[in-house]
Formats: sequence, structure tokens, C-alpha cells
Amino acid sequence: MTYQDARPATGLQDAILRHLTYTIGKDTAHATLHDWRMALSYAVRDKIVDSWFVSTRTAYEAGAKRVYYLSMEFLIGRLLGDALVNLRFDAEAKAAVEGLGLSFDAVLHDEPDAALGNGGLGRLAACFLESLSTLACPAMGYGIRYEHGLFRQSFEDGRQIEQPETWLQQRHAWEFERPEAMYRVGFGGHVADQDDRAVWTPAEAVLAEAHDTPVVGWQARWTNTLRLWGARAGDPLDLKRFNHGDYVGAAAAEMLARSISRVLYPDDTTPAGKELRLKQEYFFTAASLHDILRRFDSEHGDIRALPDKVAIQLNDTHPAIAGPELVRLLHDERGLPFDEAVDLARRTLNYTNHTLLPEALEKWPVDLMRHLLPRHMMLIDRIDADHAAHFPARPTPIVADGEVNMGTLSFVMANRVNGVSALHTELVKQTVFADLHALHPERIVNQTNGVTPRRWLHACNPRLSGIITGAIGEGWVGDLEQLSGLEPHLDDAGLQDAIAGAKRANKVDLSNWVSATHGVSLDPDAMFDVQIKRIHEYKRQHLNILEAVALWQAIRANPNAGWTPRVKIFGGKAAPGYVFAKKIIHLINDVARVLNADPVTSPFLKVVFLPNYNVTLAERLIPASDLSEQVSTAGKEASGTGNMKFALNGALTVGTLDGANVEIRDHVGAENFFLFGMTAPEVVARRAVPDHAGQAIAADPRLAAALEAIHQGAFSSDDPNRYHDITGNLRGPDYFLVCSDFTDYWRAQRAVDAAYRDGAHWTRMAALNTARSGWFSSDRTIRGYMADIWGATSLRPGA
Ligand code: 7GP
Repeated sequence: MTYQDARPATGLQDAILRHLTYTIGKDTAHATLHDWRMALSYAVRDKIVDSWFVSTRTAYEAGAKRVYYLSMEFLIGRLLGDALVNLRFDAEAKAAVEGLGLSFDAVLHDEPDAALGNGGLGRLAACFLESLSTLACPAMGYGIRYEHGLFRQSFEDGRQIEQPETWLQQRHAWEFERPEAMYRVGFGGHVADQDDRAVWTPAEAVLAEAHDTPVVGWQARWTNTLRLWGARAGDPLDLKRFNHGDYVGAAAAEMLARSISRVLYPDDTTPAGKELRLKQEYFFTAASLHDILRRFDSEHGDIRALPDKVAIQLNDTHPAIAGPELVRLLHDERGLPFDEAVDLARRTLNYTNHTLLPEALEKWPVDLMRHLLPRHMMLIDRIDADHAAHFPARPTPIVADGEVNMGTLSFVMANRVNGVSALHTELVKQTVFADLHALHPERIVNQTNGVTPRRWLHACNPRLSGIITGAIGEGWVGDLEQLSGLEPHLDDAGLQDAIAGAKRANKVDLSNWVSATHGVSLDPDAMFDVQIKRIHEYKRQHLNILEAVALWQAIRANPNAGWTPRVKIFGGKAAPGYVFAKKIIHLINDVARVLNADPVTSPFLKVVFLPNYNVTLAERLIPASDLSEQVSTAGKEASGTGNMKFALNGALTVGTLDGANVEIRDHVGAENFFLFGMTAPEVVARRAVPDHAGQAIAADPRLAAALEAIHQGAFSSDDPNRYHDITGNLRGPDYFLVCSDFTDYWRAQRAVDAAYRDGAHWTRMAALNTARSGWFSSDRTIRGYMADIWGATSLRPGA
């Protein structure tokens, strides 16, 4: 019997009131919004727990192969709305909450956004967990329970200000503490040789304590666990010092230990060269592997069956130390011969690469590694020597120039290595891992990213979701390819009107919210043109704002030329240490201030930078977007996943042939996608042209004028030189080829304008984007991993 069949008749209001009284300890007269939200969450959680137990038991009884997803980041966002939708409980919950005299929306929005990730890599991990549950694949996510997630962003005079994010200040409704699942993780110390066995004696140790969050799949078909590790001191209080009155000193060990799980490193694509970061990586990887082996031992006898019963996925190189750690556990601690330990580890581990940016490929100084993880460094040297001995003709050293290359280590220790879009995987083969690919031609496979349709269409866009269900039934929510069934209905004028009406209503909602929260009024009939993602030069937010400046100048020169009204909306955080990216934010805010105050141009062009972009804001923006900006320099964006969410919600893309844009365009049709810019090979060739930026500027007076206005301080009259580093960069090296792609970007944007003026045609193109985006479900991606990488099966036949 599954949980679905066993679901009892609801008494949700009773359950909420019971939790309010007996779990929170409040009566209705004194309950705050927060108390109500917690009471509802606990009532919902109870229902998930029923499904959780069934899943756990089923996996155990089947002796099924387990999948473990190790990730430094899980950008999960809010959980209540998602859980309600997946339990098919949302309508009932709304009625119950409103019946208690509360606003359902206010209750949902009381939940803090769990931002335990930076961007795409972390959000992908969250979508994957949900799909693993939907597909009933027995799996577990492992990560760190950061006390502070990604920083909170605000603007002061247009500059980014970072403040700590405090999502755990309130009680966390979804987690279960598991003090019984606690492991010691050691650092430093020395290695001794005892009876031909290496014995590592760490100098210090911290405890990893498990906190479990159930992740419920669509229709509560299955529930997996996200296990996050918190760090605690091995010996929390030095009583001797305490009794001598040294209270601070007595708690020092506790503070030091806890620092390991205190903050998420706020870097996207740049490694933090910090000892603490390496400690975080080893901390969660070691605890997870201990836990995995403990579970394996409890179910199976022979450790040699490990690769048949366990598949471990390393989400980028952050958990790459899993290779040597697993070898250490098998060889040092369980006494398997070294070669066999390496072989078992390699057949168990897999590695996903998420970026080709050289600055993001992790390398750790050998000295630091030896100091922090002396035994692992010895094992890395041995693995390295072993690999070199097998392939003497083509050296691909793990350790070189005094550094450990974590990408090479991950590759050498993996059964499968995958890229995250077709183009990216080809580039992985041709560039970073070309030599290793030649040695192991079967190892690299592609798994194009996907997004969960539950959160990213069904829950965040109820209007469109309802229309789709009305037209083709609701099977699409669990099987997104069914969206193609919409296509034959698209000639039905009623359906087109409904789709256009839903988009407009979403835009009205967004406009009302922007006006209420940020005091900017937006015209819902203008095109909503949105770029939301981390701020990075390769993502080229500066190309977008440069085009805004050029457009502003063009409108001023000729206000009556029939311009298509447009609102450019930006959102995204810059890494606190990334000075250039922070300058781009400042520039966008400065340009916004000037343009929005211009009475001649503002009816046609506005610019808004919404602060503190996060999962919740994405859920608000994407359903209300007409145009999706995916304008990275070709060859730089590994995949993108925002691009998929926009297409699914009926926004058209203006984009380059980069990452998954290529596959999106193939699916939705070239005629429903605004392509511009150089291809990846053209980018490489162009970069070799001397003064490519100068040539591009000389050939395009619009580009020259826009750059000059920024340079002259048209948007920074208080400090006219403020943007000289940006204009200097663009006129000079322009590594990301903003200038060389500008002219074609302008052309594509004017084609967008013309298309938008034909409302019926635009709606049809938008609807075709939705109807043809079914392939971009993370369910499809996870099926690919299960079949090609993990050898895992679904425990619900037909799922
Ligand atoms: C991102 C990539 O930039 C993005 O293109 C991709 O869609 C996403 O991963 C998921 O695969 N990378 C990161 O977020 C990141 O931090 C550093 O990469 C390793």
C-alpha cells in the first residue's frame, strides 16, 4: 500500500490547531503569523512523514541501489508551497487557513527563503532532489547546514551592500535533528606506519551532526531525504577553564568547530582560496561517506558489492576529496588492497562539471593539503603515480606546480564524468579534459540540465498551469513531455486569449508588487524584458545595459518613431569580492535613475534592478516575463537553467548559441527564438583579432555613443569618472566580447520589438515555447543519470 492510498480524510484545521497548541504552545488569541505558519508547516510535515516511512521501508526491503548526491550547495528556497502542491493539498490548505481568518498568501510568504547556494549549481541540486523523489529513485542529498546562507543584498546609492542572511533565526519547520547520526571528522596531525598499515592521528576533530529534511515528490509518490551536516566541537566545553572563570576561552573549541558550518562561501565560479573552505569540503564529504558506508554495512555483507549498491554523484569538484577519502576508508580502515580500494571507489563515484571558467577550477596548494589532510595527500600522490604508470605516453598529473588539481582528481577517480548541456560536454572533451578524454574516451557523457515543472510552472504560475490542464488534462505535471499535446489546440482563439490573459494578469501582479515594495510604477502593457542570474562579466549584464543606453539615446533623438514600450528588469548578486561585477550593478542602478526620470523616454523604456534576487523572486518574475535575456559569451555558460524556466513559462529568448540555449532553440524552433552573436568557435577566433573592440566600436556609431555617454558621466554626474574602468575594459581587452556582439544584439532586439507589436503572433510564439519545452524537465535529466551513470531503478513501476 502506498501513502496515496492510505491518505486519511483531512482534518487540516484540527491538525493546525493541535500543533499550535501542543507543539508551539500558543493559543489562537496570542498566535503570531509565524506561529500559524509553523503550525501549518508541522501539520503538512506530518503528512510527508507518512510517505517518508513508506519510501524508506520500500527501499530497504527491495535492497535497492542507493544514489547519493554530494553537493556544497542546495538552493532550495521556500518549502511549504512546494510541499502543499506535491501533496495535492494546496486547495485544502488555502481553505483551512482562510477559514481560520488568515491570509494564505501572508502565511506562505512568512517562510524564509533557504538560500544554501549561490546560483545554478545549487538550484540544480534542489530540482534534482525533487525529481529523484518524483521518480521514486531511492536517493539522499548530502550537504552543509549553513547557519548563514547567501548574503542579503540591498542597494545604497546604487551600490550593492551585503548583509548576513539569517534564515535559521526562526525555527526551521522542516528538519529533524538526528543526534544519533554523528561522526568525528579529523584534521591535521600525522600519519604513522603500524604493521604496514597507515594510521592517521588527526590533531583536531569536529563532530558532524545530521539534520534531515524530507523531500516529497509529485503526488507524494515517494519521499527522499536531504541530510545536512552541522559542525560541533568534539568536546564542547573546557570545564577546567570554565571553572577558572575563563568563559570565553572555555567555549573556544566550540566556536572554532562551529565556524565550519557557519557561512556559505558567496562565490559563484571562483574558488575561495581559504583553508576554511577546504575544511568545509572535507567535513561534509567525510561525514557523508561514513554515513553511506554505515548504511551499506547495515544492509549488505560484502564491501566488494559497493559499486552495485551505491552510486555517488559529486556536484562539481567541491566534494572531490571523496576519492582519496573512500580509498582511505577501504584500504586503511578495512584493509582492502590499495588497487582494489581504488577500483571500488572509482566504480562508485561520478563527477559533474559545471563550468569551464579557468578561475573556477579548484586547485589546492599541496602544502595546505598536507597540513590539513596528510593521509589524503599521500593517497593522492599514490593515485597520481598509479595513473601515470598506466598511461606513461600522455601525462595528466593530478599534482603539478605545487597544487592539487581537483578536476583531474575527480576525473581520475570517477566512473562517469558529465557536462550539463550538449555544447558544454563537447567543450569539456575538447578543452579542460582533452588529454584525459583521449585516455578514457568512454568516461565523459552528457546530461543536459532540467528544472522541476512542479515548482517552475505548476506552483509558480497557477494561471498558465490551470489553462494547460484545462486543455490537455493534468498528466503534464508529472510527465512534462505531454505539453506537446497543447500544440494542436493553439489555433483555438479561445486558448490563445486565455494564455495572453494569464500573462497579462501575472504582469499586473508583478507591477503591483514592484510599485508597493519599490515605489516604481510599471506599465503591464510594456514588454517585460528580464535578466536574472548571478552578476558576472561572462553573463554580460553590461551588454544589456549598454543596449538600454543606446536605445535611450535613439528614443531621445526620435521620440515619435513608434517605439515598443519596454521595461528592463534586472536581478542578481555579485560576489562581494568581485569589484567589476559590483561596478556593473552600480552602473545599472545609475542608468535606471536617469532613464526613469526622463519624461521623453520613460513611457518607452524603464530600467529596474530588483534587490536581493532569490528563488522566491524568481518565482514571481518568471511567470510575468515576456523576454528572457540569455546573452553570455558563447562557450562560457555551461548550461543555464533559468533559460529553461522562462521558455516553459512562455517567455521568448534573446540569446547566444551558448549552453542549453542551443538545445532550447532546437526544441522551440529557430523562428520562436531571437538568436544573435558569435558562436563558440567564432568567439575564439575573434579574440585573436588585434583591437577587436576598437574595430567594433568604430563600425557602430550607436555603440560608440553609448560608451561615450557612460564614460563622460551621463549617469554619474556626482562622479563622472566612476565607470572608466568599465569603459576602459570594453574599449580595450574586452575579453567577453561585449563590443563585438553589440551590433548583432541591437539588431536582434529591434526584431524583438517588431515581433512584440504583433500581439497575436507573439502569444503564439510564446505558447509554442511552452508547448515545446517538455524535454527540459529535471525528470528527464534524472532518468538520464539513472540509466547512463548510476544504474539505478525506480521503485515505482511506470514512474
Ligand atoms: C552553473 C553554471 O554556470 C550554469 O551554466 C549551469 O546551468 C549550472 O551551474 C548548473 O549546471 N555553475 C555554478 O553555479 C557554479 O558555481 C562553479 O559553478 C563550479
